[in-house]
Amino acid sequence: MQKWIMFSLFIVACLLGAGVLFDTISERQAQMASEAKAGPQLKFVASNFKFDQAEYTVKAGETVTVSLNNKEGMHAMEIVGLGVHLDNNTKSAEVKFDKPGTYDVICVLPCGPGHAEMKSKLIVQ
Ligand SMILES: [Cu+2]
Repeated sequence: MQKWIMFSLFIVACLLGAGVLFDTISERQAQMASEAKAGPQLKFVASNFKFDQAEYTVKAGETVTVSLNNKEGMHAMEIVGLGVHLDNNTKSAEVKFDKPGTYDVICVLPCGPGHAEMKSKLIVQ
């Protein structure tokens, strides 16, 4: 009798394990699919007290997923003149860049002694 109970428990544990495994796999597949589907990306990585690139470029007319990653410190960014504002609450946005030009990218959250110099450029070609 006890053996039978042990066997049942073992089967239940196996099923649970398999269920969790398949869940994880399908989640990962969904994530990969959405990443593959996503169009051009524009990623800003912020640290104390700079953005990871002095210049970023995008193509005019494209809809781009713009994202901000605060690798170090707390920063918020704005693409001046385009009304694009990202921070820890809104980490990404879909933006269509229509007008070619060079735009200033600035940190708009007082983040420390280097805040005023925390600038970059976005070139829409
Ligand atoms: Cu700042």
